[in-house]
Amino acid sequence: MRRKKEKKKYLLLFTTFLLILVGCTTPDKTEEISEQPTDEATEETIGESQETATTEESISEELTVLGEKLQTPWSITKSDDVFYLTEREGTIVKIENGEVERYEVQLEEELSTVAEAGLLGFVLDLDFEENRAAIAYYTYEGKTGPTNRIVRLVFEENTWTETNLLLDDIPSGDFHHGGRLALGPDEKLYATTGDATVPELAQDMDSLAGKILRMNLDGSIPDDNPTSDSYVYSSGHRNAQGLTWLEDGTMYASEHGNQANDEVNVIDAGQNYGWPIIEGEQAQEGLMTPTFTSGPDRTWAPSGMASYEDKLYVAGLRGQAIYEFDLGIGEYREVITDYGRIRTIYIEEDHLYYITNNTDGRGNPTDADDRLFRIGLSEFE
Ligand SMILES: [Ca+2]
Repeated sequence: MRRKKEKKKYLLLFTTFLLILVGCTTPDKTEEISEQPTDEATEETIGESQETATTEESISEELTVLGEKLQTPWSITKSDDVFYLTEREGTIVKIENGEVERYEVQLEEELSTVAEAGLLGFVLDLDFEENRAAIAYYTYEGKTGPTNRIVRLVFEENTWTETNLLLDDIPSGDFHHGGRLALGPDEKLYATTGDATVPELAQDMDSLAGKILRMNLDGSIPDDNPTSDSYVYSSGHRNAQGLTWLEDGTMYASEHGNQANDEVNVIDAGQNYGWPIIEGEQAQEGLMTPTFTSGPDRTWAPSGMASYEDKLYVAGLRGQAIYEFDLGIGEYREVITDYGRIRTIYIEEDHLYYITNNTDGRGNPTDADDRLFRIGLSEFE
């Protein structure tokens, strides 16, 4: 107990020191950086990151800032020791040894700027080391309004470029774009889509809205999808933004409820998760009720998620926390607070990585926001 308190005290001191350091040495250049060519922006950030890394070694395994001054980061991927994060306004950040480099993404369509939209989900190709390819999900200004598409990107000459369209015309409205991409243990691509603010679409099996989709990495429909010739893997989702699998292959998704009633569901092929017929704790035959729900009086606003052994970790935007769901005892708790809005989580071996989302227009960013953090999972024991 005392050790925990001591740790907290040091953490507070460290955070204060970091804020002073950042405040003294670096004016707020967020706006400028976004206008500058990548290389100049990189130099600005490298200095800060190195100082950060040096300072942090004194508290070692506890909590480390791996990158800062990120601009509405949305997803985390990692290849060896290199992180690739999408930023919603259409850039991809590479973070290696505390150095932050920002790259342009050349897309075929103009990115949508409506709330919650932009360059969202991102996964590296299975052969990324050889082909420098990835798959991304983004919202663009379509003929009928905001629309989402899933594309293949290739990194060449310091630019990510859209080379192939995998799936187009995923409905989007002014909100609820879905957007999470993940590679399943079956090496298929899974994508969450939102209801595009038209709840009925989540129950329409001919619509790609309000679903979890499953596809081959070339964009074709797998032969073993629950409905033949359909991308739909599960239906009745309002706005799912988190996907993860346990080691035994059990799939989970997190989902934003309508004013509270946020959900964490086990995802089974072909099942209907109820929206808008039921939500939260409600039950009806033929529809799935979540494993965990925030209930009608509480909001997590859950986005990305990851798992470790029999625990799920979910990022909370409005909840401003990381939630740990213990599947063994069926309870959950907050394990990270005090860093503002959290967008997503990545777990590798015994470390958890997370990005904040205080620059997304709904938070109170500090000069250092947004940030990529690393913490040892043993800290939650
Ligand atoms: Ca539901």
